[in-house]
Amino acid sequence: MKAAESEVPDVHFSVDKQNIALWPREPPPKTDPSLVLRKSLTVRAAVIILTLGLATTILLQAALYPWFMRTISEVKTNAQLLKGRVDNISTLGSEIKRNRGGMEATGIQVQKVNASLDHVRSQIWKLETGVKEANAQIQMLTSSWEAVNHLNAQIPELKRNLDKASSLNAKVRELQTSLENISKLLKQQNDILQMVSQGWKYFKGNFYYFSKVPKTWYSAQQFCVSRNSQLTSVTSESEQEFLYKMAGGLFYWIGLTKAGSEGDWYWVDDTPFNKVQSARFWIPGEPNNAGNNEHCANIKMSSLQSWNDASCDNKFLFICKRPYIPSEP
Ligand SMILES: [Ca+2]
Repeated sequence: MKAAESEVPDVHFSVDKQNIALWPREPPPKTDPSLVLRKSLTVRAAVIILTLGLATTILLQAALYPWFMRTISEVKTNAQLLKGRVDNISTLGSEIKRNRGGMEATGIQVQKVNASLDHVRSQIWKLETGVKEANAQIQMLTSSWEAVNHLNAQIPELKRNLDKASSLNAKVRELQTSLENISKLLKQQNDILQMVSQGWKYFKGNFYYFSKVPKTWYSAQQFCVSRNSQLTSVTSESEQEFLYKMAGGLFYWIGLTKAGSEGDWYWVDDTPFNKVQSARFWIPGEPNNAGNNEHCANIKMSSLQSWNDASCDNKFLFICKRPYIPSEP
């Protein structure tokens, strides 16, 4: 019966939430020996595979260990190299820092140099300006120099003209002197003409007045003084000749008298009396001081020997004499 029962399948169902499932109800499946065997084989196979894998891993590790160690060594070396490089880099960094300080100092120096360059530029600009001004000055000097050369070329001609001018100047001076002399002569002639028009005669630098009215010797002298003159003196043969010829044989007092009855003859106009030179002008036998009263001299004869001593109280014509003094122009 149990077997029949087992041959009728029971149907079971279950509700899970809204799902409905059908399944046959049977007791839990008994373990199949073949299945156990299969499981055991599977485990063995897995162990083998694991063992193989482990061995493979060990082998691989053994095989890779040297390479790995080598790699580590290389890595170490590289790390040391890197460390060295890092050290170098830090050294470089400090150097860079130092250099940066140097760069800053250099920057300051560069700024100073730039400032100096600006100064130098301004100096150069000033120098250029100065050079331009100097060029302008040089051009002016050059043109001036050309003008000077031009003048230099004219110097010989100027010299000749100057020589001509100086010779002309000398001639002008001569002419001026001549003109002055002529002017003096004209003035002199004018003075003489004026005196002549007043009755005076001119002879060798003196004016002579031959009176028309007889006077005593003293009165005659007073008259002459009143006309800025003196009774005439006689100092040369030509003057003596001029006087006796003008007298024309008439008696004329001259300015010769004695200092007292026993005194020496003297000229009343203070001309020194030369007794020896005058001796030739006396009439022979004169002066005889007749009656011891003849102390004045007169022209008596129309000849070189014409003088006579006579009494001063006699009234004779008389001759006044005035030196010609050119008046100021
Ligand atoms: Ca006499």
